Amino acid sequence: MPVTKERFRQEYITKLELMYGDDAGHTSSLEKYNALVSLVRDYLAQQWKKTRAHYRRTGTKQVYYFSIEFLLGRLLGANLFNLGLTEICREALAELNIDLHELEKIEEDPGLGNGGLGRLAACYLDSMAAKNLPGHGMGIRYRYGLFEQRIIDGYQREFTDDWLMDGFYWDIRKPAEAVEVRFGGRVRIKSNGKTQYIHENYETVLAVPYDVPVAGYRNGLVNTLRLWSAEAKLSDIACHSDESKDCQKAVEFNHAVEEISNILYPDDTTYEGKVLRLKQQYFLVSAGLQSILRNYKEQNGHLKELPQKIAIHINDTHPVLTIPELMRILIDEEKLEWDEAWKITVETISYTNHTILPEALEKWPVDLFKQVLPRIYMIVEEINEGFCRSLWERYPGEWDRISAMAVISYGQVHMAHLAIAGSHSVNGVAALHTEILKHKVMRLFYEFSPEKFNNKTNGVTQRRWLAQCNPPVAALITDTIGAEWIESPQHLIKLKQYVEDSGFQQYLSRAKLQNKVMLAKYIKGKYDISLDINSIFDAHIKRIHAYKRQTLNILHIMDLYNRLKDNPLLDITPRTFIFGGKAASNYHIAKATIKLINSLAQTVNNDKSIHDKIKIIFMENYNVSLAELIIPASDVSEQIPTASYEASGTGNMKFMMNGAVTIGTLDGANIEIKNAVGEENIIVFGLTADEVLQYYRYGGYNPWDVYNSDQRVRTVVEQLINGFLPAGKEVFRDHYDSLLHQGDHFFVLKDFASYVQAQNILEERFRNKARWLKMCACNIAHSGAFSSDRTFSEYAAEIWGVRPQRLGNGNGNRSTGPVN
Ligand code: 26Q
Repeated sequence: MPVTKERFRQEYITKLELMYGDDAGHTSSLEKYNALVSLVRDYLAQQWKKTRAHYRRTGTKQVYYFSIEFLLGRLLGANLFNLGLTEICREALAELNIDLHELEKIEEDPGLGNGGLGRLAACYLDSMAAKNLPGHGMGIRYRYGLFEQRIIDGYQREFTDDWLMDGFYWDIRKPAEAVEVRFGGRVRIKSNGKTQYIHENYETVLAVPYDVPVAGYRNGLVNTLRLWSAEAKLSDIACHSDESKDCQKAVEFNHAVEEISNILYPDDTTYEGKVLRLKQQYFLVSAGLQSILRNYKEQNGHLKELPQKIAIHINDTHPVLTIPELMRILIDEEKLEWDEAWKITVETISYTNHTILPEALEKWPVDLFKQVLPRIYMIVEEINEGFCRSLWERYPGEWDRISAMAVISYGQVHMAHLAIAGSHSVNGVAALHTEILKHKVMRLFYEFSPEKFNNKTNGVTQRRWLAQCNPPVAALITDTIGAEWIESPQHLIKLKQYVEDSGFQQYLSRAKLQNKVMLAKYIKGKYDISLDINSIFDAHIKRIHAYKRQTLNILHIMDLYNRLKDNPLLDITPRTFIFGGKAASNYHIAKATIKLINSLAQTVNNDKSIHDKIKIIFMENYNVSLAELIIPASDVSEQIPTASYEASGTGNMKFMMNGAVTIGTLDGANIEIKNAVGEENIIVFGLTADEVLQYYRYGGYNPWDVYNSDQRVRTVVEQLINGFLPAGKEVFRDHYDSLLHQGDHFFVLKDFASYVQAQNILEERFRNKARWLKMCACNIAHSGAFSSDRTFSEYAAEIWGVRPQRLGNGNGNRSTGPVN
C-alpha cells in the first residue's frame, strides 16, 4: 500500500502518541520531531530489509568506504526527499498545524566531520545509494563533534559540540554485532613448525556498531553507514570487591576507553593526544574489518576470493591501517601465508589522497606506534622489508631513492607510503591534483608503479546541493527541462538552450532573489544587520586556512573601502561579503584571520559615510546547514587558494550548480569548472600552479617588490598594523610579518593586483543583468559533470568493480512513486 497523505498523518499521530504516551496536542516540538524521525525510519527499515536480503541472495560485490569523517548534514529532509515523501509529509503535518520546516530545523547537524573530505564522503554515500551501488560507509560515532564555534568580541571561541545531547534517532545500536579491538600488550612468538604470533597482556575495547540507513533516491535501495562507538567491556569494569577504590578505578577505566570515540581529531600536540588519535584510527579499521569479514565468512567460501566480493576504499590515510590489519587477520587468525595474504590485501584496498599539504601527510613515531599496536607494527615492518626489497630489485644501489620511499624511515611510519604500497589504486581528486601527485609529491612512487595512479575528479550530490537546498531554482529547472536531472544530472545541459531566454532569465533572477531574502532574514534575525538584497552576495565559506587566502579577500575589501572613502561618489554596485568557517583551535594565524574579518566588518558596517555600499558578515559556526542557506543565495563564489594547494574543492561545485559565478584561481577543480563552462562564464586570476611551483623551486619572488611598487598594497598592508582597525595595532602583526618579513609564502601580495582587477571585471559583468544571468544559467547547465553520481560511477567501474543493482522486489529500479 503506497504512503498517502492520509496514511502518513494517521501513522504519524499513532507514532507520536505511542512514543510519548500523551495526545499529540500535548507533545513538544522535539517530541514531534523525534516521532517523525522514527516514522521515517520505519519506512526506511522496510527497504533496508529488502536491500540486505538482495545483497545476501545475490552475493554481489560490496564496497566499504572507510572514512574518519562523515559530514552528513541534517537527515530528515534528505530521507523524506529520497523516499519521495517530502510533499506528502509536509501536507499531512500541515493538516495537524505542524510546520515541517520548523521540525527540520530542530535537528542538530551530526558533528562527524570537519571539512571537504568528510562532506565528500557524505555525498558519495548519497550517490552510491542513488546509483543502485552496493556501497557502505564505515566511520566513528564521535560523542562530540569538532567544536562549536562562537564569535566573542570578534574572536573564535571553541565550545563542546554536544550534538548528541537530545539523542540521535537515525542510527540503530547493534550490540550483538560488537567486536573487540586490542591495544598495547606484547607479542610472543611461538615456533613449532609454523611461526605463531601470540598477542598478550593487551587492553580490550569493545566496538559497538550503530547503523544509519542511507536511502537511494526513490529506488527502494537502502545502504548502511556503520558508525563505531568505543565502550569498556563489562567484565573488565566490574568492581572486584566492595571497596569503593576498585569501583573508582573501574569508572576511570571506562572513561579512558570511551575516550577513543569521544572527539574528532583530538589535539595531537601532546604524546597522549597522539596515542589517542592512533588508537582511533586503529579502532575504526579493526572494528570495521572484523565485521566485514565476519559477514563475508558467513556467506562466502575461501578468503582467496575476498577481492571478488569486497572492495575497501580508504578516504585519505587516516584508515590506512586497514592494510596491516587485514594482513593480521588473514595471517594470524585465518592462517594464510604472507604472500597470499598480501595479494588479497592489495587487490582489496584502494586509496584516495586529498591533500598535498606537508603537515597533513601523516607520520607516526615508531616508538609510539610499537607501544600502541605491537603486532600491527611487526606487520608494517615486514611490509616495509618486502617493499624495500622490491625497490632494491628495481633500483639496485639507489639508497637515497629507496629510503625516500620506505614505509618506515628515520624513526617514523609514513602512512601515505604504506597506503601506496598496500593498495592497487591511488587516486587524486582533480586532474591538476593528480598530476601534482604523479610528478611532484609522489613522483618516485609513480615511476615505480604508474599503473596504480589515476584521477577521479570530485563531485557533489545535486540532490542535497540543488534539489533540496534551493527549491525555487530547482522548481524552475524542473519546469523548464523536466525532473530527470534529479536522478541524472547530465540532463542539466538541456538548460543550455534557455540561457539567453529572457523569460527564463527573469525567473532565475527572481528565484535567486527569493533565496537572498531568506538569507537576509536569517542574518537580520541573528546579527541584527540589514542587507541590501540587490547587492552582490559574495561568499567565501570554507575552513579558515592560510592557503585558502581569506586574507586576500580581506585586503581587497580594504582597498575597495579605501577607494570609497577617497571618493564617496564612487559608483560601485553594493556588495555583501559573507564569510564563514572554523579555524583549527591551535592554528593561531587562522584564528587571527577571523578576528581580522570581524574587525574590518566593525569598521565598514558602521561607517555611515559609505552609505551601506559594503557589508561584511561573518557567519558563526559554519556547517552543512548554513551552507545550504548561503550557497543558494550567493551571486559570487570565492575560490581563491594559492594555485597548487587546493586538491579539488567541492564548495566551488555547489556554488556553480546554484547559479553563482566563480571568481577563482586556476587550481583544483576550478580548472575543470572553467573548461566546462567556458572562459566567459568564470572569472579567473592569479598565478598558475606551475608558476607557484617554479617560484618555490627557483626563488624570484620578493613581496617587498610588490609593496614598493603598488601604493594600494602599501596602504592596505600598513592598515593591518597602524591602528586603522579597531582591534588595535598588534593584533594582526603576524599577518603583516608573514606577508612582508616571511616571504609571503602563499603569494597574497603577488596575486593582489590581478585579484582586484578580476573583482572589477566581475562587478562590470554584474551590472549587465542579461549577461550576468546568462553566466549563472551556464554554470547550472554545465554542473552535471560535477555530480558525485558521475564520480561514483567512475570509482565503481574503474577501481572497485561493483555493479549497479536491480532490486528484484518490484519496488525498486527507479520507481518514480513514493515508498510502498
Ligand atoms: C592529518 C595529519 C594530522 C592531523 C590531521 C590531518 C588531516 C585531517 C584532515 C589531514 C587532512 C584532513 C582533511 C583534508 C581535507 O578535507 N581535504 C580536502 O578534501 C576535499 C575532498 O577531496 C578537497 O576538495 C579539498 O581540496 C581538500 O582540501
